[in-house]
Amino acid sequence: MEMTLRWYGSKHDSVTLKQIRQIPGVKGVITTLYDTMPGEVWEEADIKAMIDEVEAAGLKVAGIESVNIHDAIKIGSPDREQYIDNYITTLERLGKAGIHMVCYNFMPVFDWTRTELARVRPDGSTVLAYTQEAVDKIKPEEMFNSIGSDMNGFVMPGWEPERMARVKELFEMYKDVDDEKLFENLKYFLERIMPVCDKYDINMAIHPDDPAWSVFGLPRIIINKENILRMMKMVDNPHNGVTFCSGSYGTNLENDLPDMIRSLKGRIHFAHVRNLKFNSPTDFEEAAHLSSDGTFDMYEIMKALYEIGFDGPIRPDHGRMIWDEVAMPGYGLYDRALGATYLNGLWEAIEKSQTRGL
Ligand SMILES: [Mn+2]
Repeated sequence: MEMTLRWYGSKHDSVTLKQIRQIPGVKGVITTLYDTMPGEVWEEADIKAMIDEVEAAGLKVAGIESVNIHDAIKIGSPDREQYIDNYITTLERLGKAGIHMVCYNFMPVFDWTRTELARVRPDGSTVLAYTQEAVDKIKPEEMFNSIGSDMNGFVMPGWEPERMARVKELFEMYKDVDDEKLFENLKYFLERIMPVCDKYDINMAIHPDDPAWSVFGLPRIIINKENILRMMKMVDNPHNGVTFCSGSYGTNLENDLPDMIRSLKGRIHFAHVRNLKFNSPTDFEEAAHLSSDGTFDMYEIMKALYEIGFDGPIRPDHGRMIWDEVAMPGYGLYDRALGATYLNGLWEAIEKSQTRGL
């Protein structure tokens, strides 16, 4: 595996490449062109500038998170052809620039959903949290207002104010899209992009829906082992793969994370590894990465990744806000650096115990 950190670019991120370079074992970043909109073709000059900046800091671009999918593709409207063509052009340019992993998601309307961005934990740190009770009480269009003020002045991906202003309109556009239709549209998209992925060896890594169940009645398909295996089978190409995000699949306690990892051998192209602490099956908060701080056995998760021969980029995921850092919620430096170090430690121990037969 290749340890990385997500980076939002010098214009948007409070964390610098220099700081990332100094986290032991972190050799690359996962980034994107944050000023492009879903559906736009990425300019070659912008891709090159992004890579040059990262490499000048002694790091590499280990993959893109994300090249976002235009709503027309998810809805399956006639104008999707143009947006898929644009997506293919972007992939071609990324492939030519030496980038071989692209994360994306297929969630309608909302990207990830949380009800609090700064829940205080017993140790005084603050974390992102979700409670179904709070979601049940509000209308979708109120979602943005309820969390917008908690963003520490940052704009969070998927929660751009321009997008949130259109929430009602977006719901209307998705009204005829159910789970089956969404699967169908995803299949259509994947079949169209696989030739360019084959040509440039680009691993597509779909990110799970978060939380892994329907929110506000919207369809959600990338939520469990059954659905993800269906997706792998429906476009049976090794470039059609997944981002294994423990924190997203883990929102549903029925998901057996190490078992899911083993069943996806060869198709996990990117891993997000973090822990959650459950207070009830529908109320969870993002804990420190350490197993004992949350609900998941992080050793078992890393061991499963080791056993399937996972060799792609991996990153710690959302961190707690600690040590008075002011940053985008979930994306401060300190707790993610602790996470990276912990995951590297687990990996070293697993690797040595296996290879030395201890
Ligand atoms: Mn994730």
